[in-house]
Amino acid sequence: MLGGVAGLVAALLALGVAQLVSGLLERPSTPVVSVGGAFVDRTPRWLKEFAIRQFGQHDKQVLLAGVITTVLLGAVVIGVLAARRRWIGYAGVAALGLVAAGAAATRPTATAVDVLPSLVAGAVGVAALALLLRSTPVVHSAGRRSFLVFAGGSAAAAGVAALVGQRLTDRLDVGASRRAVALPKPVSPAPALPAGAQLAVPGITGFYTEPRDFYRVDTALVVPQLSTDDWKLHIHGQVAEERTLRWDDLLAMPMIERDITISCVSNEVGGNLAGNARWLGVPVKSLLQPLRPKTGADQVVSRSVDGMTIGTPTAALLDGRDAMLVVAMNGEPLRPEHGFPVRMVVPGLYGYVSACKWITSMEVTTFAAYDPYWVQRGWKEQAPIKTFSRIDTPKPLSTSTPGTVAVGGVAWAQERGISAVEVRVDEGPWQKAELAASNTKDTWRQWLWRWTGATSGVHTLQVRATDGTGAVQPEKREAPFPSGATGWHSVVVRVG
Ligand SMILES: Nc1nc2c(c(=O)[nH]1)N[C@H]1C(S)=C(S)[C@@H](COP(=O)(O)O)O[C@H]1N2
Ligand SMILES: [Mo]
Repeated sequence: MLGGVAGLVAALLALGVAQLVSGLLERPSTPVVSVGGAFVDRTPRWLKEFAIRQFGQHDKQVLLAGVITTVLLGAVVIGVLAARRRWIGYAGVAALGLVAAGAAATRPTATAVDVLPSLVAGAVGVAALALLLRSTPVVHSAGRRSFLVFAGGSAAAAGVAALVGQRLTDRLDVGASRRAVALPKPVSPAPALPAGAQLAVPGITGFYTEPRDFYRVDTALVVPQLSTDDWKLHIHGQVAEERTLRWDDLLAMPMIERDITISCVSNEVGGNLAGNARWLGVPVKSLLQPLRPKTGADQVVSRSVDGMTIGTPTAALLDGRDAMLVVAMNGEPLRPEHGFPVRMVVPGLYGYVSACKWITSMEVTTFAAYDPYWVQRGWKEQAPIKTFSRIDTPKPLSTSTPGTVAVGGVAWAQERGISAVEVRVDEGPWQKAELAASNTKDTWRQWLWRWTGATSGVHTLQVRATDGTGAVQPEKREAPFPSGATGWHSVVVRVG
């Protein structure tokens, strides 16, 4: 029993001191974050999908809490065993420290110092366990008090170390850097929104996505903190000339502003892993073309400060679409979780092949030569966005009053545009929906269909869109893996 307490307290102290060391090093390489990151990279697809379904945007906190709980439970077991055989305890704690150090060393962004928090944690854990076990009252209860005092003191010290470490890490926060950004005026502003781009339908997705509602998808367990002063972009590989830009170089370049809807390949039929924003940035073409990419270099691999790799067809960056290195979203500098200070946005391509956040380098290469992160995990190397339509209102299983029911939602097919949306009730004839006004192919489009004569009962509504090439959204349901979901969205509603 007391062995378990000793193990737990030793682990708390080890984790607290590790937090302190990582704060002093100004590196986010605590044992918990390192092990969590290694876990994310190795998570099988079914588990990742399960976690996103169950925990949504909180999947990262759940994972970190899971790692901490596992370590603490392991430490209790080790402590109990150690009360019998000391060496099991020391070996167990040391092994935990080494596993964490191994995880830290193999992170894609690892530097030599990143193993230190875990190694120190292992050493502190072993020492604390030894001291605690030595004061464990084995024979008579006289030593009980001193053990409890010692254990309580250690736990308190662990808390203080963790708090101080956290404070030190907070210094890395890019809030000040972000507030200091003065956004330039675009040489090419976004065209004015046409009247009627936003339909007045309660419950429909707004044309622009509020920052707090904008979906977030990335593998980063802690949001990377990259200040404008530290930001650099190295463009290299199969180019006649390399170039490294700093923040001021980028800001001095002519910028464009465009409305573009971005979306995630993991979005399910009916899902909301998509958002629309007004982006400000430098056209990738104006940066890349002058460096003269070699012919045949068909892939550009972007790397981020957190080690993500994202491969984009070179053609999509040079073919005249509004591929851009973005610095602002909806009139404000990028939020840290959306890639501050610079990210890429390419209309028409899913995020995992285009939208690198916290971008620090672009390597001109070939698809044959390199598989980026998600391609290594089986996702398709080419991933244009598939035509998608969604019913936002009425909500599934909601009840509407008989008569006229407003059925509305959004549809998107970036780069091709949306030319029609149709709705049907209970597999009856398809009915043309009204489309919101639009002057770009790169955003979603709201639609509305007035369902007149809706009768009492349970009904199924279905939607399908036609893109700008005249292709009708396919009915066949396919899962997001390996290149995006297909199928018509349907909702079951009650009238009456
Ligand atoms: N550095 C980095 N960039 C990334 C990712 C990531 O995991 N790391 N995820 C990509 C994916 S899969 C998507 S869908 C978009 C999401 O962008 P958002 O979080 O701003 O909505 O970012 C892309 N850029
Ligand atoms: Mo994604």
